[in-house]
Amino acid sequence: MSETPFDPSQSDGRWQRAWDEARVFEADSSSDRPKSYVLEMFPYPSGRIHIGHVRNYTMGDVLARYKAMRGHEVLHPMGWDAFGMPAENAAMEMGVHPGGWTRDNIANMKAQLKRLGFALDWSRELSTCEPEYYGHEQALFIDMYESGLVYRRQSEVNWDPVDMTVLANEQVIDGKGWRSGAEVEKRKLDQWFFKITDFAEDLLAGLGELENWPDKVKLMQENWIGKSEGLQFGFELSNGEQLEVYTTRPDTIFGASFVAVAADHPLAQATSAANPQAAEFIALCKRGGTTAAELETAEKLGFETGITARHPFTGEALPVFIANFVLMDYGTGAIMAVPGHDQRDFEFATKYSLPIPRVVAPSADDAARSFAGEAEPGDGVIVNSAFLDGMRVEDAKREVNARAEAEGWGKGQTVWRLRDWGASRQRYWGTPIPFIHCETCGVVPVPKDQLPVVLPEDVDFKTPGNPLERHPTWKHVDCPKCGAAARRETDTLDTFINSSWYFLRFASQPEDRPFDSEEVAKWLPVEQYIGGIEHAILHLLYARFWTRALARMGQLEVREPFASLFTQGMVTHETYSRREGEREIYFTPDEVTKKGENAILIADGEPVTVGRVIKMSKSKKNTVNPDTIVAQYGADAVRWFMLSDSPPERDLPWSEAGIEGCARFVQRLWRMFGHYDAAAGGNDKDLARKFHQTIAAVGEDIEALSFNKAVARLYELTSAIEKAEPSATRSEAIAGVMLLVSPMMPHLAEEAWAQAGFEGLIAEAAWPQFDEALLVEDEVTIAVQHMGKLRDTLKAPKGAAKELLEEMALASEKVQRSIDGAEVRKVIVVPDRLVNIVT
Ligand code: OVQ
Repeated sequence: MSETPFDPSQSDGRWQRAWDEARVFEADSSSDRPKSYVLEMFPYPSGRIHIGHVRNYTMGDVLARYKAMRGHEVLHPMGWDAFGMPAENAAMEMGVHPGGWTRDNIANMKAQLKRLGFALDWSRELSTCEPEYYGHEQALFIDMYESGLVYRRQSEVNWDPVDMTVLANEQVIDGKGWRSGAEVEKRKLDQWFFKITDFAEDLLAGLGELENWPDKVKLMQENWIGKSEGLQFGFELSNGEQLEVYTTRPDTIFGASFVAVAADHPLAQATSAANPQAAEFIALCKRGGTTAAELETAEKLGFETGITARHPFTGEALPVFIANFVLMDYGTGAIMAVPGHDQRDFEFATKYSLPIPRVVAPSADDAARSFAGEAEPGDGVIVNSAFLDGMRVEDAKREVNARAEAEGWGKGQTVWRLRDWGASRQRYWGTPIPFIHCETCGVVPVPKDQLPVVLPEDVDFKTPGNPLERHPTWKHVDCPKCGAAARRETDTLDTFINSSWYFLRFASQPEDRPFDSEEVAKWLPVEQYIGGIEHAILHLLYARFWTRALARMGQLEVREPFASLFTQGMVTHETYSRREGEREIYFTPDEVTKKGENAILIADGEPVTVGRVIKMSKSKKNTVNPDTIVAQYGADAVRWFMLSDSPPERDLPWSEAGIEGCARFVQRLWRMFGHYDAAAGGNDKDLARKFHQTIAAVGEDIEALSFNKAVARLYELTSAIEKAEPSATRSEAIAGVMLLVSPMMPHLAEEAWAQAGFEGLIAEAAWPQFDEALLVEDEVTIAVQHMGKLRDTLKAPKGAAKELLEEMALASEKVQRSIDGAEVRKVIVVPDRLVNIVT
């Protein structure tokens, strides 16, 4: 029995090397075991692993290790989502090459992941910035082009006139370029698009089958796809023209108080040609952001054209505005505005003092009710609407559409919010788009035997703009068709394309093609995908789209890539700060000491303000560094902390006391493991029951990803073992705990397993079996009645004799009080259930 404490600094590395050498975590696709593909969202190699990664990857690791112990062949891979702006920003700010910066980060982060003991199949590691990966992506892109799923068209971009570069939406802050501070302009450029709208109906319908996805994620995707069934109709304008508008709420047509068109609507253009003020307003609209989110929050602005539109039912003349919140590419670029029942219309009407009629109310009696400062977009009864009054919203929609169609001025119409996916980026650090522009042949794909189109290494980031565009030779090539001098495409692909198929490449990595569909079929769909909620919409939708697109092209059989999805919560911590003039200066947890509720800055001994517990972030300095805590407490304590206390979908507050408690528990288990004695004899029935119940429950908890529950049960079992006398049962339970904690604390478990003299690695051992018979309680609850009325309940051994139950019932104080001295005439006993006393 070992008296020395468990020393992670010795043990962790030793077992990590042992797993590597034995290649324990390499997935064998030819195995005939049932297959499990466990995947966590692969990281951006942005510098160092942060605690959010640790939580994410610990959860996946526990599941992967557990599945392997249950006899599954597990694929649990890891790689790097390595392209994107951060590398290019580093290049511009620090003068390093994006490739060198990225590869250094990968080396560091890989070492960090290894120190946490994750059961990853590193033989399948991939990095999206290497030609071995992106070359295959180029081939798939060409396939999609040839299948009509990729096309080119003109589209607007944010143009920074000082840096002479296209900016991503996130790089436009308050209408200005994030680096130059210059007013951003809209420019039309030829860009590449994916025809994701072709799959809108299918992507929406598919959500219905994703039983093991969180409802909130499905709802977000549903809203993003945004199917709406509405009415398209024409207004007669005062200038004699017709204006086509689209509405999702024909039921509210009597509540329309104005009409609005997008800044680039032909009517707006015509107005601006004749009116310089209108032209000025349109220019102002173009400077603002164009994303739906930006339009939602931006101040609603309009310009009154002086034209009016005739209401199709009432004949009323409604003013027509040019408005910044109307989008040209949704519907017809023109709307009937119903301020009472649409929030954007409400804000606009409030600003320009337009009427806000109520046409939907909770009940018919509320027709005159006023609005509480915001629109009421919900369901209700139609009011103030002539022939629609008293109808429910859905019925009124049908009625208006029917009349419009019968009278010939409108038509029912389905409109989607989903737009085609703009895939081009005018940046260096991304997959080069494998096309060549030829003056005679047009757009020509690079022949597949010339792939990959590799990024040039010798680029400079000192001059603004796209380095591929400026490179002296890279873009000059001959046309593959006619041989004439031609120009290479200098746009690269959005990084979301890299993450739209990486899970396929993990499953199958032939050299000569992107993947082998039969190999992929062995692993896909991913059994459990785990990642942050920030990817609820785009990444998950794009991955679903790619999978469907490849299936349509005959390259895949699976249509939904991720059978189950889990979105984990954040790791949070309080902040420490001081106000200095206008600014709040933040300090790291290392820079302060806590005295009860108060905190003191170590450097000057003066107090700092302790702020709320919020998401860890670099800017608030409330992070903990995974390296530091792993070095201080060992990988197992950190892993255990990530799983304890909070349900995995909730926020997890980091605390010093919490991690210390975990480290103490590691040592407590270690001492208990030291009591394993193969020679001990004798049974302990109570402990056996507790042990077998725990095996069953912990297994269920891990499968349900309820790690905190599994942790709580393991604490309980540990206490029970500590209290038990030595016995064969106790030794069996101690060895059992080694197995049960091994997915969570793999290093400690290996060390104990070896010390106890067991053969082989615990990582390759089987999950303990439980005895079904021991799961059932051997105590039952007996209802005790007096004259048929319940007076007491008792615990009795299962199968107890009638006499014993009668005796116990009569001994009950409550029963005696009820009998109150009367003569007991009869006692009816139903074994294991009930005793009824008749007086
Ligand atoms: N490469 C993409 C990505 O998100 C994924 C692909 C599939 C599109 C962590 C913090 C942040 C935190 C930040 C300091 C302390 C999760 C803490 C992600 C994802 C995965 C990879 C982060 C959740 C948010 N978060 N929590 N704490 N700074 N790559 O490298 O960003 O959602 O599941 O692990 O994250 S990533």
